[in-house]
Amino acid sequence: MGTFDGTGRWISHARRSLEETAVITLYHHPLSGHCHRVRLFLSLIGQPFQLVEVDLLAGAHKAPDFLALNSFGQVPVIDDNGTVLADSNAILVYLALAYAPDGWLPTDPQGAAAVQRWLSVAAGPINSGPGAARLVKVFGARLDHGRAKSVAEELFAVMEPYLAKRQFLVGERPTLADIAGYSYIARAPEGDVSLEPYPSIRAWLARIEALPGFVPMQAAPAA
Ligand SMILES: N[C@@H](CCC(=O)N[C@@H](CS)C(=O)NCC(=O)O)C(=O)O
Repeated sequence: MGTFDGTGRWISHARRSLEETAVITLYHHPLSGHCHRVRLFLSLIGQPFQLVEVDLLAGAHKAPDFLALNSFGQVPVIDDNGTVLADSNAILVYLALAYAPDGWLPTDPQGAAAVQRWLSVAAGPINSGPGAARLVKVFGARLDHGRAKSVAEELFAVMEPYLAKRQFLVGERPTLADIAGYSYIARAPEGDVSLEPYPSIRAWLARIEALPGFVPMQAAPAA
């Protein structure tokens, strides 16, 4: 038994029911901020997903079966019914375009560029600042903690007055810019980067935490 789909493709009833129930698989690690930003967005938009934990400490991300999903050997990766994608910000863009209601990724030239600017900040100073400082303190990464901390503080010195005048990073509603920025900034204290001097950044974090569907990032075990 079966039926034709909208493109004229024949789909058996068994296959159709599989497609309707298929959920996105997110390969992740619970202490990764890159993974949390994807998990957070899936949760905020109410898209069903299942988690597969990749044991980074055991090197599972460098094993052949994982490298077949992402040759860079990094989490996060998603598998959306055969569409396999790596890189947290690329995944956010995909999910916004494929599943999210309007607004998370503006389509007007200025709005799209403004969000992209913050995705670049997330891949740049957010990663090399609070992200790297936390890598040192939580995972013992052999990186320069002093350098990471000063990158974080320079970044926060820019973001604090910026956020004093706004609710969210781009426009008056949350966008992918906020999702990409949230996780490593929220967990900056785990890298010994205090958020105390930055009330506007803390208020912005709280606004994201108040969104329906918000899920926190797992706290790192105490050192
Ligand atoms: N540009 C990537 C970076 C992802 C990344 O750095 N993932 C880390 C975990 S937070 C990882 O898998 N590290 C293992 C490695 O690089 O070997 C993204 O945005 O997803």
